[in-house]
Amino acid sequence: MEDCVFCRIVRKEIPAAIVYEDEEILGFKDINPVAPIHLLFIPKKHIATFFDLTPEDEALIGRLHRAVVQVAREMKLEEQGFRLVANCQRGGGQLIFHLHYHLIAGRPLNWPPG
Ligand code: DGP
Repeated sequence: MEDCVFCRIVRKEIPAAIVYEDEEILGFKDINPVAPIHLLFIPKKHIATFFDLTPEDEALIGRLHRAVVQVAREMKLEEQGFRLVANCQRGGGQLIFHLHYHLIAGRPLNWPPG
């Protein structure tokens, strides 16, 4: 998708602080962190929202979760833990319409979220 901000990050047209990359998945620091650790994990393939997932994407989403866990381990988050959230559609707080998960950690995380 030409104008998608996250597709542009995938194509390295916009700089990002990348923490994980493989052929299918990219992890990078959120530009507007809400916690000391705030990362975004995306499939490189443009998928706008959860509603656009197809059965062919099942393995991709599984691998994305494994990438999250790998980075969480590397960042020594096993004990303190983290929050993994995905906003879906405007009503769910989604601003960028390229599927992404927020990994948030490094401060007390209250529940329910605001
Ligand atoms: P959401 O509301 O779930 O769609 O979250 C979008 C997040 O994307 C938000 O926390 C800020 C982040 N973001 C937006 N533009 C950029 C960018 O150009 N670079 C980076 N690193 N993050 C961005």
